[in-house]
Amino acid sequence: ENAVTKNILVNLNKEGFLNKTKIADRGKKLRKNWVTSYTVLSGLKLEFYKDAKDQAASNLKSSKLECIDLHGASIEWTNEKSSRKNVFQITTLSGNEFLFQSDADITVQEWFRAIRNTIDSLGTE
Ligand code: I3P
Repeated sequence: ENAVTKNILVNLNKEGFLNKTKIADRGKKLRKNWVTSYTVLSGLKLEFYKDAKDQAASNLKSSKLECIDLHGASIEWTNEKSSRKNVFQITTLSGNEFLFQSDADITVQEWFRAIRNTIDSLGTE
């Protein structure tokens, strides 16, 4: 079983609105700027769009805001890095750090679980 097959088997795809801020770029600290984006977990990566309509038109390069490669990434809950509730951090292999947040408790827990499962399924392959 390769990573893609495993992802299909456990059905990790997920999409919806989530608040996000990048706090470090390749280890270099950035000033916080929280943005609400239409977030898509597509099995191997996280993608961000301005809204759902843009995602449907994702063949248009301009609509995609950013993409996070989850291979080798880590994910953890954090209470110290924001005054907001329900915040988790993703750190990529390249040293980019992102915070994610939603006031909806269940939404955040579902995202955390789905992304962690994706990272685990990608493993070290
Ligand atoms: C930041 C802004 C962020 C806040 C951050 C502030 O100020 O208020 O929303 O993060 O706190 O510095 P500015 O707009 O002047 O950049 P949280 O909402 O996550 O708390 P921080 O400095 O403690 O990270």
